[in-house]
Amino acid sequence: MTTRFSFGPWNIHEGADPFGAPVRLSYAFQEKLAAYRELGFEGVQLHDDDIVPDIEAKTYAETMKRAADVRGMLEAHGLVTEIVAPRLWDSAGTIDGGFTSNDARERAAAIERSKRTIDIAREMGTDRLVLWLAREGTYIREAKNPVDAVHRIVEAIDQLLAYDKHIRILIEPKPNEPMDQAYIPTIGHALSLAWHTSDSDRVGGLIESAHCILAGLDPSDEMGYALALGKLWSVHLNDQNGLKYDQDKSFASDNLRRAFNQVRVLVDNGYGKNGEFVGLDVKAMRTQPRELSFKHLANSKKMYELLEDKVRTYDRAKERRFIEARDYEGLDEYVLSHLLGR
Ligand code: 3MF
Ligand code: MG
Repeated sequence: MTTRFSFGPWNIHEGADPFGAPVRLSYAFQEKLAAYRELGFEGVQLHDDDIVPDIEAKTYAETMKRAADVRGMLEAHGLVTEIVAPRLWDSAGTIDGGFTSNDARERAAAIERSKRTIDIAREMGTDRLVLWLAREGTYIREAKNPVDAVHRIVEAIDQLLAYDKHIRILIEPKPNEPMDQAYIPTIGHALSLAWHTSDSDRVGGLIESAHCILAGLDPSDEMGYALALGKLWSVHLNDQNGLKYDQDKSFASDNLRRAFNQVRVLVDNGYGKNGEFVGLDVKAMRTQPRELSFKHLANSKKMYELLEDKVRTYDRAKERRFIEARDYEGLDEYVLSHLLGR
């Protein structure tokens, strides 16, 4: 089985951060698409407004026409859409969160926007809608009712499941940023919520490495949890140096062993056999010159492939002997030596 990789066009970016303006000129959407195959990627992760810019000002017909055009552009480059996600957090209409807003009109707007995203996903040829519940949380606890919030997220998902009988919903949990606290911080929260929806077979998860680390958890165990339940439908591999702002560092760049364990749990459990992509969600450093601002993607993919090789050559009989003897010091040393090529 060959691994299929994906990333989103926002991963090729201009280097802006909350404290500084862009430092690189933009690449046009078409130029970004042209880079995918060169970098060895075939899947494209998309927000609704990556496909249809200025989506809230467009009519339904304009939206669908643009989606059909973009699908054609992808096909011309030999690319497929992996997932589509509504960019709810960027809308002036959902400042206080979409599905959990205290304002009923904002909740309705969030659901309507997500239904439009489903129409776009269908047009793009994917049945996978990602919900990163970015602003579904609070800056201060007293601002919202946490019980109502959970019910509201379930009700919103139910409406989306009813709207399209084929759509599958992938919840991408993240514990904080932009909010102080999110209501669905981990995959455990996401999946228990999935089982409260009207068609839980169509609700699963997307796990991002950095989001697990921000929650103080190990990404490979989080992936293992979702894999055990048949619910790991996509991943956003990257890396993160501890508890600070969301860094989206290149995969494996902070902690090689943690990356090895993610590849190990994915490979060992046949991740990809049902068409799942190995997705990346990585940022180039702000210091990177424009013409070198694709390297983080190539490097992350390369690290994944090198670690796939490390998983293949990992001596399972040796591992078993260490485990049987309960010699975890020996196992620890073996793993490190193996990663160092000794
Ligand atoms: C934020 C993220 C998001 C999601 C994307 C697709 C902008 O931390 O990870 O990236 O991955 O919106 O769901
Ligand atoms: Mg992500």
